Amino acid sequence: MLVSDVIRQADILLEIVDARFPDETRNSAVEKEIRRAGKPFIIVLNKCDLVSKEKLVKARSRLSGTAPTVFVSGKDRYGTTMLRHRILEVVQASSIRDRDILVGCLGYPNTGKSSVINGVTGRHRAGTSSISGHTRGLQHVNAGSRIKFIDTPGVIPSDESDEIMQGVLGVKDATHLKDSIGVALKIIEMMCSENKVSLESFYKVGTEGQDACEVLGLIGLQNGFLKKKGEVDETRTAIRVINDWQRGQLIV
Ligand SMILES: Nc1nc2c(ncn2[C@@H]2O[C@H](COP(=O)(O)OP(=O)(O)OP(=O)(O)O)[C@@H](O)[C@H]2O)c(=O)[nH]1
Ligand SMILES: [Mg+2]
Repeated sequence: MLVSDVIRQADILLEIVDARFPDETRNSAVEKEIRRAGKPFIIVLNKCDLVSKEKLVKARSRLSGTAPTVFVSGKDRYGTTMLRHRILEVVQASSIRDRDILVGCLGYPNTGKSSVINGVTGRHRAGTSSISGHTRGLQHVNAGSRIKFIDTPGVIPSDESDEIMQGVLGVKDATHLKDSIGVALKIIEMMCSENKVSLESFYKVGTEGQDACEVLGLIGLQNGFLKKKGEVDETRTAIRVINDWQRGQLIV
């Protein structure tokens, strides 16, 4: 898929980012290309059900200098009616009379491009999966009321090679990560600093005065993930933490 083809075809572009990591999942090269083509775009902060309202409002005010920003949850359809209105408003639908409005959806892998499309259409028309790389090729999806989406495979910025971030952002699932323990420690560190109550209640462990390695050990113990000699199986515990994180069980 050529991003430039989608930009050329579309009347308006949606850049779908992960609301937990708006900066990390934006793609400045893609935004530049959209601007160069003179096309309007909206930044969609998806997965907003996994982030506190306070953080969302902060992210929106930071990003709104770049483009109109909306937050949605494709999964539970929050904000999708508003998104439909914003699309029609930004593209000035009245100036396109004789055909459907083509809306290109671009974004990092696994940010929920297909889920946002399904949220707006109200039907499961675009295939989704917790394993990134699900959408292949370009897919046109009719959303009614003159809107037609172009679903696309995710694009990773060319300079993104950090495996830990790829794990955190769900680009690679636990079975494809070389350093699953490193990724799990990063998730635990983030949770301990951003929302330790959610981590503590989900795993039923205390984190006070513990570092990330110790917390990983406590989670392993709590789940009975032990090796033959009785020590905690850290790899198995790490894979559990990564799966829970990537499946949206932990809220930051
Ligand atoms: N909690 C939550 N999970 C979501 C939301 N949107 C998508 N997901 C989950 O995120 C994962 C990826 O969703 P997709 O819609 O397939 O993402 P995508 O960007 O189309 O992925 P690729 O096509 O692989 O690039 C799936 O497990 C979805 O259930 C959301 O708003 N909230
Ligand atoms: Mg997809």
